[in-house]
Amino acid sequence: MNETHIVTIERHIIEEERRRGASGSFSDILTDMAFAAKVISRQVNMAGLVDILGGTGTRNVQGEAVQKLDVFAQDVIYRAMDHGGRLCCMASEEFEEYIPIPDKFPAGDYVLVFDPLDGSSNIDLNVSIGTIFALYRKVSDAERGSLEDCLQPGLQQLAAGYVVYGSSTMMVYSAGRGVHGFTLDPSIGEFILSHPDIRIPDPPVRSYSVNEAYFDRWSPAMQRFMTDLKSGDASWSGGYSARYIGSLVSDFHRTLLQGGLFMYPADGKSPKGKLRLVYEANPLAFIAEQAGGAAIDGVQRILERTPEGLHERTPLFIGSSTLVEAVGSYLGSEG
Ligand code: P6P
Repeated sequence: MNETHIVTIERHIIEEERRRGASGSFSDILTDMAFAAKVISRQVNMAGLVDILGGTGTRNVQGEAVQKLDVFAQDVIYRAMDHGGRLCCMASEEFEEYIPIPDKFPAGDYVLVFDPLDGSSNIDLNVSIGTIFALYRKVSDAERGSLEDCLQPGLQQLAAGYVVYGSSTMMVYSAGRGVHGFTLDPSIGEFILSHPDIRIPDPPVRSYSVNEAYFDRWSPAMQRFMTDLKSGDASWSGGYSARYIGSLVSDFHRTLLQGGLFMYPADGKSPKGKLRLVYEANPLAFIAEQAGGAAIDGVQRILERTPEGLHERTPLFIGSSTLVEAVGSYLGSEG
């Protein structure tokens, strides 16, 4: 590669800022997230070597066993963000309440919501895991933010992104002008632009992603959709292979690059679905739409939902528009 063609994520963020005429604060937050991702990546890749595997014996607000890497990732992101004077508050999967910027640091006008390490139950199995984040502008008058600032509709997101810690570490983000992917070169410690202007293929590579073990718990309409998806009777059906990693960021990343449909439906055990609206579904829906795809909860556009709680769960159907529309035509009829 010609050296002059190397575009680091920092350079890309600054160039995006100039195109948008945005304030430096916005760019600095994205740059700080890239730094946090590098630190987390190093620890994730060493997890098998350092005594950091296994749970800490504690449980998070979801009642899930907390893995030590979860705690580490939360701490790295928090410490990267708490002192810069750009955020008024944060919200994380790992904290029941929203997190105001401490009084000892200046507060800013932006809000960061994030899942520090999604799929952490896969850590000990060496399955790819990820970080998910999104950025909003503060809407309340509170200097150090409020719950209201963290419960905005996904349409208000200024930027969103994720990091997938896989065979390589990639950071994918959008600031409202397309989706761009960067691969970490650990030898120089830089995220290098590797996937400019990502578009979700439509028609997709024919794969769908869902945990079919729950088929019997799904609604009749969802069961009909799955049967028809595999039948081949409609233009969008037939000839599919199933791909399910069980790690949201990895399953979404494949769907973003190859097209297809990722689904986590509501079911008898999780009547509102399992995935979280604020810091999982909304950021990925923002990215999917920026890449020409779509994301619904089965009835409505994910980004139009107004969250009622920080840890609110939602069904999620996300990927190639043709397939999202198809599943919506079955589930929307449920009323
Ligand atoms: P299931 C991981 O625990 C996670 O939260 C997501 O990363 C993933 O998409 C989902 O749960 C997998 O859930 O019920 O299929 O094991």
